[in-house]
Amino acid sequence: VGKNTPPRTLKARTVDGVAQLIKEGRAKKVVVMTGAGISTSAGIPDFRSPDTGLYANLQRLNLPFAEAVFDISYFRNNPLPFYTLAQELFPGKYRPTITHSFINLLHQKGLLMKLFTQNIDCLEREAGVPDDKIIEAHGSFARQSCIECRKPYPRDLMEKAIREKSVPRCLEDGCGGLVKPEIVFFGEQLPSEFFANRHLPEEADLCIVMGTSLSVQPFASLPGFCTDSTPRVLINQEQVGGIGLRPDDVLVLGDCDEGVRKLAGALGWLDELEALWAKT
Ligand code: CNA
Repeated sequence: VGKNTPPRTLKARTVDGVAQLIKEGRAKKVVVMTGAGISTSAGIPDFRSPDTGLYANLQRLNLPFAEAVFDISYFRNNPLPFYTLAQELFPGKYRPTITHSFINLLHQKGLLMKLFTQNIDCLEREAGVPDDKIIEAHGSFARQSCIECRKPYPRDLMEKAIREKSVPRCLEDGCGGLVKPEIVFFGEQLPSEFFANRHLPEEADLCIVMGTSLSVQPFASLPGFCTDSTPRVLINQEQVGGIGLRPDDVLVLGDCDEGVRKLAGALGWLDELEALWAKT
């Protein structure tokens, strides 16, 4: 099986081929998998893009290695770099992109089975995708708790700490542990709902992967759980994760907002999509 093998499920390995599959009602259980690349046009830097990514701009935090800022062992000893960065990533100041609205449109059309996101910016919720359709595989800023006793920490105090770039401590008597937003750090377990839902790609009839380098496990293995006959569409700046190797893989390389507009156009949904996005 190579990139020149003819497709089995699609009529053509193109955006039009994918649109046709949806229009014919042959894709009703769509899984979407996303990463930081769908939020860069909202103004939030991703991790790994050269020059603009966070990892390329962390010199000021004096880290031993870039990932340390999200490493739980490093955080225990030195939480300040994370809190310096948290101010930039904290939800509330960014607007969802048209790519987020496209996921909401899939939901409104009754086609979205599940969205698996690695993002912690909560923009898919802000775009209107309901909670029960979203698996936040790496957690989010929606809750915060003590890393020792797990006691929840008040939201307003967390917002204050992040504004002031200070490090919040657990309020429980005798604990005083470090408090952190419930985003998953390297070295931490993913939320149980990730494991409870990761069989879903196998049941899907279409998979759309957008804005991710697919370099963080176990998330990166999700597209591989789709069956061979399930078309997988990659809308991303670069080819990643072996998508493109199966006969029904479709590559839409470039900016994801542009790719999503192209797909919406082929579906005849473009005006609807733009109107939905305008309301966010
Ligand atoms: P990553 O490793 O930084 O990869 C981003 C991918 O998106 C790369 O392949 C880029 O080429 C691509 N990309 C960037 N901009 C665009 C664009 N406009 N159009 C199309 N493609 C684009 O990020 P991943 O999400 O794969 O890595 C996983 C980490 C990043 C997760 O743990 C996230 O929590 C974390 N992260 C999240 C956010 C956020 O919530 N917005 C921001 C930064 C990092």
